[in-house]
Amino acid sequence: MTQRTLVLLKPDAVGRGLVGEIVGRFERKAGWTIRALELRTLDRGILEQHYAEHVGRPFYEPLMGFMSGGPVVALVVEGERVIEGVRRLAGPTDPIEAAPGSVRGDFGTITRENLIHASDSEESAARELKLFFPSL
Ligand code: FUP
Repeated sequence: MTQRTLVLLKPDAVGRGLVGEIVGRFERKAGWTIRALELRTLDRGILEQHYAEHVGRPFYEPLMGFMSGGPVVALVVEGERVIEGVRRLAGPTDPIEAAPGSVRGDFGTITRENLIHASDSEESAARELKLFFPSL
């Protein structure tokens, strides 16, 4: 089942020079391809839409500040079961819980700065792809 997913390499990943390391993991998965890739700084408007489900949570404002504090790399990855697959490569939200070998497990420590976002379902992927890459 070929799918597309929206991935954001967050400002910590970009700032720490981990873009090549992380993108390389997607490229090395058999048959997965990068369909779009862009360095961009996210404004509050797009972040409010992206993180609408978290409005009102205690971590919401710090998350918005972090995510708009530097450029991200937004990419579209396409391939066999890529939505579930990228989530597995990313690891769970808390990097200390994340297994070594996952992006968060290998490089992260605190939940806010967990390096990567990946769509969590087909519905989220459709919504997020439209938000970040409307022309695709
Ligand atoms: P995930 O699906 O793993 O990216 O995680 P969530 O959608 O639950 O959370 C989105 C982002 O909010 C996380 F990547 C980091 C931030 N967050 C916090 O800062 N603190 C929390 O307790 C939960 C999430």
